[in-house]
Amino acid sequence: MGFFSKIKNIFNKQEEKQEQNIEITKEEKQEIEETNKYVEGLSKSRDNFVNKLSILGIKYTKISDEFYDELEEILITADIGVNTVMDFVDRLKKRVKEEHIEDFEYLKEVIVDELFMIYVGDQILSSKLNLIDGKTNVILFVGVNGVGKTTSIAKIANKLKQDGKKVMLIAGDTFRAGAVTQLSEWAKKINVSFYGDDRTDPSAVIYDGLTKAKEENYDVVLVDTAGRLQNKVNLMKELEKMNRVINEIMPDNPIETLLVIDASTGQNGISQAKSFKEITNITGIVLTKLDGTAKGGIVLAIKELVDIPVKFVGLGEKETDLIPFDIEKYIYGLFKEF
Ligand SMILES: Nc1nc2c(ncn2[C@@H]2O[C@H](COP(=O)(O)OP(=O)(O)O)[C@@H](O)[C@H]2O)c(=O)[nH]1
Ligand SMILES: [Mg+2]
Repeated sequence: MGFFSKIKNIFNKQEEKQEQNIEITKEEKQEIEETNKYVEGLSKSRDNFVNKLSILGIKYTKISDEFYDELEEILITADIGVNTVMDFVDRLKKRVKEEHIEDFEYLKEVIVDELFMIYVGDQILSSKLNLIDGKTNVILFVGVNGVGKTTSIAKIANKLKQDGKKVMLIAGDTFRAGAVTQLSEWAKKINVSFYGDDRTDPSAVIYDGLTKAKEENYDVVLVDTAGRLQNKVNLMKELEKMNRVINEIMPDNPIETLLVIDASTGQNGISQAKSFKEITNITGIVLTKLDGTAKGGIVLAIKELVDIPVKFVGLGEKETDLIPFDIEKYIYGLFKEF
C-alpha cells in the first residue's frame, strides 16, 4: 500500500471513531481537529489542483508525453518550483516504466507518494520549536511588512501560554507606526506580558525586555521586528545587533529565528526567503495565509529552493488557525478527494 492510502486510512479511522462516539484520547481529538484545519484551509488549493489532475485522468486514456507535459504545467502553476517539477516528472516516468503502470488510479497514488518524497527526501525536517525547559528561550520573528509577523506572534504565544509557559512579547518593530500598540493589544488579549516603549533602537528595547524576562524567569520571549528588506545592508546590521544583544544576555541559549512568509505571494515569498537566508540564520519558516491561495504547492518549492523547515502554517485568521506544520496532514488536505 502506498503512503497516501496509508495516511488516508489513519485519518479516516480517526474520524470514524469520532462519528461512532467511540472514546478517543485528547491527542486523537487534537489530531482530528488539526487535520480538519488542513482540509478546510487548503480547500482553494485542492479545488484547483485536484480538479485539474482528475481531468487529466479523464482526458488521457494512455500515459503519454502530452500527459506528462500537462502534468508538469499543472504542478508549476501550483507554485511548486520548476526544477522540483522536472525532477518529480523524471522520477514518475521512471516508476511508470519500471512498474509498468497503466492504471490512472494507481498512478495517482504514485504521484502523491513522489510529491511527499520531495519534502521528506533523505532527511527529516523537524517542525518542532527548539525550546529548552528551564531556560528563557528567545524566538525572533523576521519578514517583510504585512506577511503576518505580529499576528503569528500572538497566535504562537497563545498556544505556548495554553501549554503552561510563562510568555513575554517584545515590541522590536520600532519602525512602523502603530506596531508597538498592535503588539501590546495582543498581549492584553491573550493575557501574556509585554515589553515595549517609544525608543527607536530595537536592540535597546530588546536588551531591556530580555533582561527583565531573564530576571523574572520567563520561559519564552517572542520578539517582533520590522522587516525592511529594501535595505539589505541595514537590515543585516540590525539583525546582527539584535543577535549580539540576545547572545550577551542569554549566552548559551539557541535563538529561534522564524521567517514569516505570505503563501499567497508565491515566488515573491520564495525570493524573500532566499534573501533573508543570506543575511541571517533562519531556523524555521512560518507560512501564513495558505487558506487564501490556490497555490498550496509553495511548501514543496520552499523545501527545494530554501531548504529551511516550515514550522507553522497559517490556515485562517482565527487565533487557533496557526498550527504546527505536518507534512502528512498537509498532503492529505491537498489531495483528500484525489
Ligand atoms: N487569512 C489569513 N490572514 C492572515 C494570516 N496571518 C495573518 N493574516 C492577516 O494579515 C494581515 C497582516 O498581519 P500582521 O501580523 O499585521 O503583519 P506584519 O506586518 O508582518 O506584522 C492581518 O490582517 C492578519 O489578520 C493567515 O494565516 N490567514
Ligand atoms: Mg507587525
